[in-house]
Amino acid sequence: MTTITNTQKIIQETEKYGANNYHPLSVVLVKGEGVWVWDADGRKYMDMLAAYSALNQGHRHPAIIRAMEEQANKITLTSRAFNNDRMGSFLKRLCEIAGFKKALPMNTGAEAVETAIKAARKWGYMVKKVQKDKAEIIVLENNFHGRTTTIVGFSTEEQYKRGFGPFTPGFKVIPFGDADALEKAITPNTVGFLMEPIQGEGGVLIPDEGYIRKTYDICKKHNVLFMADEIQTGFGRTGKMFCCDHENVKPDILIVGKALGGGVYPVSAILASDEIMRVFTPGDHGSTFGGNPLGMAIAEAALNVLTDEKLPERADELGRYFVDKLGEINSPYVKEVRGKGLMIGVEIKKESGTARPYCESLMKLGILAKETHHQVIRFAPPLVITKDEIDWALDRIREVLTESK
Ligand code: IF1
Repeated sequence: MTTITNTQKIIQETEKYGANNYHPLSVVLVKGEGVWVWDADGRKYMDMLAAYSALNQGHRHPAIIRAMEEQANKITLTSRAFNNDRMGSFLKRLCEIAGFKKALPMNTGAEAVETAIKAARKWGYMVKKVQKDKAEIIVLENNFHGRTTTIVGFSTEEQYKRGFGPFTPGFKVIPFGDADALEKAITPNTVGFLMEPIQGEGGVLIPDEGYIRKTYDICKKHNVLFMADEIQTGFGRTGKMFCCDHENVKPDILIVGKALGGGVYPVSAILASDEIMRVFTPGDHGSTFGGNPLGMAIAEAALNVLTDEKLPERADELGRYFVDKLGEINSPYVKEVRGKGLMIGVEIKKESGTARPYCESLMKLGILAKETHHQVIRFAPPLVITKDEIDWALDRIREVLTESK
């Protein structure tokens, strides 16, 4: 008789009833705390993915859970047909932290990106005076901004689009990292440039220093809105509160999500100037759950954790240490180690196979990491990680990257 583990049982049930749109590692998580998670058979792992940076504050941060519990006992949802007492104070805190005048809350990242696209287009028609339905938005090769039909329409990853057309027109794709290409692509109808300051799904691709500033300046010169998708890079991940801060750029529209909800609840937003946000009038845009008091209470607590615990500074310091130590590993398989803050990619040489089996070996040693773009192992732990915990991880990563295959 073969015994079947809890893990196998749960995976079987999940696969039986779930759509087949994912291929997760074969681990079932049942509990999390800080940087640690436990599986259905009692094994403990370090979470080096942190839900793609949605868990910057760590699993179940006590201050965030407390805020959630307190709010859950008062009121959770009002809809935007009525006011609630949590949205204003959250928006104020978010605007203060990010240095903006206005914010508009949504739920998921893709919704916030859609909101930015709508804002830029309407700004184009109302302020820049682009002719009706002619607005163009410039995007980058290898982009990842979410999964809606409009967003996948301007993806350059064949699989994200295949079978989902027809797509929304009005997007132009240029190469990543080439500021001249932006200047060449701009026309009088260009209303916005949508970019990720580091491409996460693209394989943790970091543009040359100066790229953010240069493209921002080009946008200014041509009266084009610079829109930064910091859904993944924001809230301390790269060692500054926002990745654009590395080049002292304040985007015209800042798009945030993931860690804004403290790993507890989906909360996203766009931030912008008064002039841009003014294009929205009642009835133009909205969401049933966007701005709900439960989400707002959680997100305000999540923001407070980032500043109280100086998580951006922590990511900067520990990220440098982690990247240095990874670089010292003498591995026959590694092509490159790159990172900013605690957003780190280890690229595996093509001849050494894909990154997936390395992630599977890491899992056996108690580290959960996820490959991206076939060749890259991504290390992006919660920012509350300690130096000792990084050393613990390094011992295991070293083992996997140096063992003979
Ligand atoms: C999945 C990737 C990461 C994002 C940026 C918008 C969104 C995302 C820069 C949309 C979301 C997620 C989606 C998630 C996996 C993850 C991901 F591998 F797919 F690309 F992080 F690298 N902009 N990224 O990274 O936000 O609507 O999902 O809240 O499984 O699709 P969302």
